[in-house]
Amino acid sequence: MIRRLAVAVLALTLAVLVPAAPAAAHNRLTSSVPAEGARLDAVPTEIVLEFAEALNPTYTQLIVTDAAKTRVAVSAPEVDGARARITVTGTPGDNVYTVAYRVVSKDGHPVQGSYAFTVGAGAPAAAPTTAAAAAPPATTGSAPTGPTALIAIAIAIAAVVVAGGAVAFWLSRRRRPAV
Ligand SMILES: [Cu+2]
Repeated sequence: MIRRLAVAVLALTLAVLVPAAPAAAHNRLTSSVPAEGARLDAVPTEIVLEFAEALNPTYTQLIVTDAAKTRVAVSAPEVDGARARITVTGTPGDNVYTVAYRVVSKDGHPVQGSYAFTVGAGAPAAAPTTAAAAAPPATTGSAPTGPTALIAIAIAIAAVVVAGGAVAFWLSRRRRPAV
């Protein structure tokens, strides 16, 4: 009985903790100009990203940052089918630039990622005293699992507590002499 209950609790915990696999293929970046890892002599005037699925202009976000995580001035994305284009409006110089995107798939699930390209000699040497403190935490490229994972863990803990209570109740009933 206890063993069966333990197996049931374990199964429930796993079911809650293991995130559901995506039902279908999600949107993804298929190509870009400049390409990932490209080395350019000058900052491009426009950046074009091509995706596997048509984009929803309302939910298409592109940002460009330099190695110090400073945003580069760009236009709002211009969406044409599966293609998104932004114009670089600022006049940044040599650096390593990261293009971060956030789009939605046809099923409504968000997809985000990023890639980098280098202009000229790359990132200028950072000032040693403030660079470490000023750098914000990197957030690009990771799946949005933070709050969801916490909620799942809380539910799993609650399930274990409830199951534990049931076992304790069952044991206390069992020890009591039969009436
Ligand atoms: Cu999905």
